[in-house]
Amino acid sequence: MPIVSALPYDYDFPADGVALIMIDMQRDFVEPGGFGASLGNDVALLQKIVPTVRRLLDGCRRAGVPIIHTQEGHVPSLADCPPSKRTRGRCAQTIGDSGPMGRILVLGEPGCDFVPELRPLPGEIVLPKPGKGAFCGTDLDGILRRMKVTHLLIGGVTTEVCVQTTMREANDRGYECLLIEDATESYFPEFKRATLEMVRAQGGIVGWTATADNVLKALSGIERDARPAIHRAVATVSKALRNLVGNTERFDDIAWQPFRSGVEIFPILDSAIPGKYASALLRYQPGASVPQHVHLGCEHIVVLAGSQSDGCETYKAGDLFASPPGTSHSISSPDGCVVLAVWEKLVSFELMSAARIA
Ligand code: TIU
Repeated sequence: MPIVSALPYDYDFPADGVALIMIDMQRDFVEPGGFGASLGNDVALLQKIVPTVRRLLDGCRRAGVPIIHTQEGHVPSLADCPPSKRTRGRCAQTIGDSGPMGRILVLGEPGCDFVPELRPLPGEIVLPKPGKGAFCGTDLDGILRRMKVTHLLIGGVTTEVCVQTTMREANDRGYECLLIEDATESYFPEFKRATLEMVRAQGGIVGWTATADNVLKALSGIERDARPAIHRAVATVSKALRNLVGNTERFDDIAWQPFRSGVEIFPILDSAIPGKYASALLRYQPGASVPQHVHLGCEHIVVLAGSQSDGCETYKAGDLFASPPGTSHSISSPDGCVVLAVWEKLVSFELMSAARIA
């Protein structure tokens, strides 16, 4: 097992059971004009960890450690923002108000996005969260359990607010947590120092702390397929399917029905709700698209002909495109396609506060 030189004593983790959770490295906390600044804080303090966080992200990518990027933010209606969260701080501008980086802490606004150097790569998990702790109002526990993750490396901002809250939530759920000392920062150096001490006091009552260098040293010993398990499984199935698929004309004989603009459907299995399906073939005309939506359950798409894209990756004939619950994406098909779609639960075009795969 890889071992990290840590406090209060060495931290070891199974190479297949560890994930990195990077908390809220968003412009709203790190750049002037955002939420952190509106609360009267000096955001320059947080900027200094960006290079270390980047080194850590890159080290995890090389070692194939799954990465979850959390993102504190709210739906545009603020329906997921408790009124208390808006009134707290008593500042001139608060959550939902318009600032130089768009509406403060509202998902989809420039300020709510990640700092450019730390943007998630395709395949990494982005987890919007309405609270300070990443387990509150999200499926994080389910995501980690499905990924068989038992050990969490944690960084991000701010140490004593979202990072510590998340670490305590994780610790109470049985995860073995290590806080990366120089990949986390606070607007209050004294609070950071105290948080690190709180975590490792009493024999590691909340977990461990270690430097990024020590974590990276342990990660450098890991050699495995640098893709999360779900990607490895998907690639295996896609390879096997590739010979079975053909071009869109092969599907001309099917009794297509109108579905959405530019998209037709051939229902296979009905769901419990009239007009909604558990599985279907879908045919996208060239240039058709489906706007941003959230999957409340798993979605499996097998591209049978043509290609479609979620904005990050393009899925071609023979590709399996598997999305876990909470995935939020929009789909377009510049050249048209036919896909087999299987949905575990209904698709929501309203609910946006959920995890998505970057
Ligand atoms: N205000 C503050 O220090 N932090 C937050 O509100 N959010 C996070 O810590 N991410």
